[in-house]
Amino acid sequence: MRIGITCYPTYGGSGVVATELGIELAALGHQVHFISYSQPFRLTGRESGIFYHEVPVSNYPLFEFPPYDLALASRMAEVAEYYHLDILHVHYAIPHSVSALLARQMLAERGKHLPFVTTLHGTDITLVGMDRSYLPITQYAIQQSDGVTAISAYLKDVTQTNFGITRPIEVVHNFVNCDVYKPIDAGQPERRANARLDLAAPDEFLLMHLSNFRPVKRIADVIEIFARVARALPARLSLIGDGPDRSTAEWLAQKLGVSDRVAFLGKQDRVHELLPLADLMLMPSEMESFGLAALEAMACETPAIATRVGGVPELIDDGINGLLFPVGDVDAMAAAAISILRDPERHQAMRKAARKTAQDRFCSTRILPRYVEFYESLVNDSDHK
Ligand code: GMT
Repeated sequence: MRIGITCYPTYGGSGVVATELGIELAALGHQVHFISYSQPFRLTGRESGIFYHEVPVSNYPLFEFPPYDLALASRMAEVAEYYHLDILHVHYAIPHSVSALLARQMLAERGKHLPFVTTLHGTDITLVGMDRSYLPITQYAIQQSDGVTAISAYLKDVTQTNFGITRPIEVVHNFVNCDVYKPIDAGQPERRANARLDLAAPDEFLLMHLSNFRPVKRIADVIEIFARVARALPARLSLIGDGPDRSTAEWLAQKLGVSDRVAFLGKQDRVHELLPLADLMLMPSEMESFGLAALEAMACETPAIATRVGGVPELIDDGINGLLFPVGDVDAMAAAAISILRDPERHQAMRKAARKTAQDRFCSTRILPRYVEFYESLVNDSDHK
């Protein structure tokens, strides 16, 4: 198939899922065309079977806000026509599904049907989509999509209940490539020990966090939890990513006297090399529709201490492959981290269970066929129209 993909190319879960999906689809022999304002950050531009089409957004003194969604719709229609796309898959409803709807209508005028799939990721529904100024048009574009998927059962329910969406929504969970996201070879413990030296001494525990540092991630809680752990145990914290709350986190680490134990690594595109080095992942978010960062860590045998919100319980089985707590309960999260780190047997069992969950339920080999079958059903459907 020839598949167009549109996503936010910047640091964030929906862009990661879209990019990894494109890479996996190309590896299966499909032709993938990314259409976005810049190249998605996990792409090198040299992957075979993957093409990138930039959306130029020209400005004009009259435009206080350059109309990206219109430029995107034009480019989608052009790419679909020139490269004979069979289907378009947009990640994050706002504004991508509206642009796809316009592109579909433009092409219909020329006798071509371009079905499009909208994948809902979370904040497009739970935060941004609930804003009155975006709600009616987002509702409309979701309803008009040829196919809709949500990354968790939780998100499907919220979309149907809060958005009053009546059309079917397919749940296709986030996925991870278990051959890339994996523990460092267990047969070579010294390799992990050596790789870890840049981040922590051999006798120190290493905690990790990965996000786009937005308020919903509660970065201050990450620092609060770590400060309590560091009072009880020799430990270090590595934070991967960047975003609006980074300076608050830096300030809090200073205030709590742990700044010399906290490393801000910034945006990293090879997170699969860092996650296996950690003993625990911290994800104390206010909301997560799924929690891709925790899944990526779990595939690397790094279990997560997380909050019981949104779709996280669809991934983390409390006490088995990770630990769940109420939002904001930093004391309980810190106590749990200390307790598990002091109990190597329990910690090891949780590490293994985390990897097993990723392998048995969320590997790309299991989830990819779901997307491909979904595309095929929609393309076949449109062939019969
Ligand atoms: O929260 C983010 O990292 C950004 C956001 C996005 O859409 O880019 O992530 C959402 O999509 C991820 C991938 O599907 C999910 O795993 C995250 O849980 C979800 N974030 C929230 O719901 C807050």
